[in-house]
Amino acid sequence: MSRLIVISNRVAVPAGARTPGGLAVGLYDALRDSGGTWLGWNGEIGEGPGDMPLSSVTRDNITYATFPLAQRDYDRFYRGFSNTVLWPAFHYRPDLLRYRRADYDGYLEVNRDFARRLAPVLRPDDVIWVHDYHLLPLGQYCRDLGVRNRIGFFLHIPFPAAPVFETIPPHRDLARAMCAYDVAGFQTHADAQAFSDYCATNLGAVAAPEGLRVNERVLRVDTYPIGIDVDEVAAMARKKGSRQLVALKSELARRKLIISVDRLDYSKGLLERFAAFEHLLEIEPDHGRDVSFVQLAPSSRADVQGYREIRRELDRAAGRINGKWGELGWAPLRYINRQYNRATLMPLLGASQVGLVTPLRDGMNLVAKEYVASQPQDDPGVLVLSRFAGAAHDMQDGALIVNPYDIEGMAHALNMALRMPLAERQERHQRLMRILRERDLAAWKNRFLGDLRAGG
Ligand code: GDG
Repeated sequence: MSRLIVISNRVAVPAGARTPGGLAVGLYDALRDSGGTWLGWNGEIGEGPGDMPLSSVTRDNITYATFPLAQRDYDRFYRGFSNTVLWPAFHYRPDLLRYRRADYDGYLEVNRDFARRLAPVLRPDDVIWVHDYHLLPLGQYCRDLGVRNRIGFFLHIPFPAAPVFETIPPHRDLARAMCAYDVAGFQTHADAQAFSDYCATNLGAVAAPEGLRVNERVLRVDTYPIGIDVDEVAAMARKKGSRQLVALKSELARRKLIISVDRLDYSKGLLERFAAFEHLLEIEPDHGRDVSFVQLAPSSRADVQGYREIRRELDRAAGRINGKWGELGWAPLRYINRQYNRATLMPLLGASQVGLVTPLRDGMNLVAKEYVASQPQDDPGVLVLSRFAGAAHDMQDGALIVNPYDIEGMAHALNMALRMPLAERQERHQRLMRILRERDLAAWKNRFLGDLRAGG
């Protein structure tokens, strides 16, 4: 089998006996099967200007080739264009977009640098898989250096409708560069369609039997919904004895738990969710006292503008809710910014009666899938899921689908979830588990790589 090269902005080199979780597992399996290299940033900021040194370690047939970013590149490429232009625009928040020409130049330079590091180590039959919005033009830079290998791209976040994509000043150059890939994969049909529509209107792309024809090239545009390793999550969730859970035990015996887990991000709809929980307490004051809401929100990108504000607003909202509704023996909302390891997280999901996943926009949302996989079959909880998460396309058949802009509607769905009879919960859970197994992490990886390799 041809060698696989995975390229993503961040590379997490497995440390000691610790195994990676989530998405990293799927990529790790793919790399181990065919042998290969994972190239990207090591998360550190290097000293001084100039080329940053590449370091390589090989474990289990996989070479991790990583390098630091110079401060200037971190500011322009990562903090700047990636996270203050692409992330907000792709999540339908052009109001938060801050475009600076210098940031875009930095973004292009870092992408060129990735290509420059990659090209010399390639063998002719290597297959290259590029991940996410930090690296949209990487394929084009590889082609400019004469790389003829098959190159695929997967976008983990949504691709916005054309009028929103067009708020990014260099939108046309970005989309044109994306057409240098052989396969462009998206989480949902709506994302793939938005990209194809933009290319048809702005780049003169036409539909061909094998994909989208743009000038001389044909690009396969398709949908590859990312999944999880269902058995891994279920097994982790069953392991009891985590110290954190023991601390919650008496609470769990008396109250139902609503759980939410998100990186602290404005796209995740946390403020609206807090408001919905408060509305539930207003309309059901007695029933409300039987419930506790745990929101885990490990902080992320704290140095990117827009994140400080959302954090301040959430602190204020959480304090107000507990101040107004709390009692000596009961804090209705536990809002926690710490990171927990997966061995704690999965049993906590498993012990919660409602999984509340209500982003304003999300490429997929793996927590929604992890929540379902963590549930005990004999007494499963209920997933309340935003229609704007990519996961809603897969899971509408068993989850309670809500509009996160409808606070009363979300409170109503929470109430329904908390009161849902066992038989209905079991039936919904079975339907969801079937889908999770059908579209799991291995299926995602195998389908994408199958399509990428097939055209070679
Ligand atoms: C992007 C897209 C798409 C969360 N807190 C902790 C922790 N987590 C884990 C969860 C889950 C993962 O992180 C988060 O994944 P999501 O899918 O929810 O969200 P993003 O990070 O925004 O990911 C998203 C995804 O890419 C994959 O394509 O679904 O739409 O935005 O696995 O369990 N893990 C640990 N400690 C925590 O405190 N260990």
